[in-house]
Amino acid sequence: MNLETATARLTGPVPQQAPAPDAEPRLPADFLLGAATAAYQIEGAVDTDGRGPSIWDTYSRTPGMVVDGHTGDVACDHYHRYAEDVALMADLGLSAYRFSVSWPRVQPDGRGRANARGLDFYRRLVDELLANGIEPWLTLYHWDLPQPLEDAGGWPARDTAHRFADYAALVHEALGDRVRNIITLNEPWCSAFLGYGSGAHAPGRRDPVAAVRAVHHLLLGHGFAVQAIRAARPDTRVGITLNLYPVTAYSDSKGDADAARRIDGLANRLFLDPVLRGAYPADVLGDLAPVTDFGHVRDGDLAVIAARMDHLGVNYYTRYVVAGPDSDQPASAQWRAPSAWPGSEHVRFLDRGLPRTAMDWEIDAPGLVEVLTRVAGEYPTPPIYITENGAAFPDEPAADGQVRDPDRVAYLRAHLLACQEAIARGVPVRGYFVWSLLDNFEWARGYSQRFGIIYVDYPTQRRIPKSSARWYADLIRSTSAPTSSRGE
Ligand code: IFM
Repeated sequence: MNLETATARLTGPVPQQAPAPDAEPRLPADFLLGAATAAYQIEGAVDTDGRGPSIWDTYSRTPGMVVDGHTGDVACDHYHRYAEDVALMADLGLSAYRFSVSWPRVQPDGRGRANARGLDFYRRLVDELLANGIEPWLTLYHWDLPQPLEDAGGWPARDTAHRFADYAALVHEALGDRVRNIITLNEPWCSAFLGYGSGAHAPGRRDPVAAVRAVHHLLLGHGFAVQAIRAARPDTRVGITLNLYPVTAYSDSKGDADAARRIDGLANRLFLDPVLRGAYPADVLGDLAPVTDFGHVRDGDLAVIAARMDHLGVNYYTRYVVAGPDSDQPASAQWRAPSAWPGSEHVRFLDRGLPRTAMDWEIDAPGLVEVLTRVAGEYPTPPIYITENGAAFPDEPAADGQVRDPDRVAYLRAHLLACQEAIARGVPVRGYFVWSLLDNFEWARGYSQRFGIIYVDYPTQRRIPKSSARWYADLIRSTSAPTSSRGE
């Protein structure tokens, strides 16, 4: 895509929210319908079986970093309750489960030999999934860097990419005979820009140069890990998960169009271009020139980063509508997390007044169609899986003990209809993982946000499937039913 096309596509009227769809999604019978979680968010057991500390242990124990001082120390106690949780997944009929491996369980210091007891947990989990007919999708890195590696420089240091490849090889050696699909990184944008830029996530550094270096070393680690996994077993299917957003200019003024180009560059193209095209986008290098000259990129790195992938994971939650500093904005215009956008701190993120989730994210299902058609239209794209999509709402059990979450049902339905629409437009979308299976530790928001289709009563650890879980189970059943019984 040249810059003019990009700018033209990103300007124009802000799309309006589609009316709440009431149709049920109709997806291909072999469409994967699963649910996702991540290690630090659900496992607990942070000192068990030789696990070392991660940056999230340190960060969450630092006063003021996480809402109400919450930590992942116990979380959903999934480490001890995994069999019960797999039984719940089997009840729902999930065809796949996406989980992440905790690096500090496998390598407590982030380097060296594997801790067998840590790997054993994932062996037990994978065996339980397979015994229940659920396909394991394993993410290697969902933000829990071993603290000793952060102490040695963290992701801004090149060595961390090599350490990640070693860790990937250890996990794959232990589980590669049973796990066919591996995702290297979850949302490297968050690891780099929230972890090292705004400090809103662990390790809490606020250094734009470190953030941009982290982007590169995360992607390099991804490339090295793909190489290591392929060398060991060419039939393992491997990819990366990116959090992608449609970015729309508030108006077609030059300043707003430039704001959209910049945020699209940092949020989307800074990751898509190197991974799928083997080059950083020139305009983003220009935007970041006041921050860094990218002298940390070595010859040959981009070829490593662009290693062929078997799938691309897309996490989708909302759209960004942005404006430049001189835009004629409505009174409700808001600044949001400006420090997460190095070199583009002047950009404003606008509030359109649409319905929001408890995270304060505007609900915009048509944006998912836009993201998917954009990626498939502009990049050489492998099969795409929605590896996260979901919503937090303030769920509580009613007097009868049931948890009714009609807003989440509407959200999931609308986004699965968006998948259906993208497929109809020719995008190779092959599966969808709801975020999340369980209510869990929502990073800096602690336990204040409930994303699960299964409610977790933290004091008792009791699980209660919400009405969205029942709705999802029905959808899975009707999707995989023989076409004659689907009325086709
Ligand atoms: O909970 C997170 C997840 O860990 C990564 N993607 C976004 C989710 C909701 O914030």
